[in-house]
Parts: sequence; structure tokens; C-alpha cells
Amino acid sequence: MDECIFCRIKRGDLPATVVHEDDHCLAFHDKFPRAPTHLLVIPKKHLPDLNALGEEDKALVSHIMLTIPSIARKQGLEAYRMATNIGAAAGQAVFHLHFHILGGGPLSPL
Ligand code: DGP
Repeated sequence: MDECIFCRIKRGDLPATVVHEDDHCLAFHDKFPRAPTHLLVIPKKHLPDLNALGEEDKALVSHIMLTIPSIARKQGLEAYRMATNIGAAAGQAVFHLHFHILGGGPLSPL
């Protein structure tokens, strides 16, 4: 976990443009944006991906799902896509659960 890029951002050891922080999650701009606005929302708790969630994380997930629309609204996003990759074959490169928020312009269809 010491080496996890997103844990390092969470601790302030790596710079990031943070747009939201609370007790449970952090949102910041993606370093390699693939949309005019590309944010990442992470739980502060280190979880490798969605599959790692347990019953004990119900409140955390609920909090993040309720926080994402608020973050998007504050960023002026009327339309946006939220996505999470699970596993390298699906494109996951950072193994700390994160939700991409993509918007600010037309998105290609999935
Ligand atoms: P994924 O492929 O779903 O694991 O997405 C990981 C995202 O993390 C990818 O869009 C690029 C972004 N990323 C990688 N390293 C950094 C970093 O050091 N800072 C920030 N802000 N984003 C990063």
C-alpha cells in the first residue's frame, strides 16, 4: 500500500488537483485525461477493485455513489459517464478502487 499511487496521492505524497475531499473519499483530476473533464474518485480505504468490497463496505460505497453526482454538479457536468475498470484485461492499471468521471463534451459510445 505504501507504493500505491492513489494512497500516495491520498497522503499528499504525490501532487494531484483535488476537487473534493471528505472523511471517506477523495476526487482529483486524472493525470492523463481522456475527456475535457476526467476525474477520479477513490475511497480513502485501500481496496484493489470493486471485487474486493465486502459487507463492511456498504456504507462506504453508498457514500461514494451519493457523492459522485454532487462532485459532477460542482464541476458543471450536466452529462457524464462513470466507469470503473476491474482487472488488467479490462484496462485497470492502478489497483486502488477508483471511479472515472468523464464529461465536459461528447463521449464516444461504449
Ligand atoms: P485505470 O486504467 O482504470 O486503472 O485508471 C487509472 C487512471 O489513473 C488512468 O486514467 C490514469 C490515472 N493516473 C495514473 N497515475 C496517475 C497519477 O499519478 N496521478 C493522477 N492524477 N492520475 C493518475
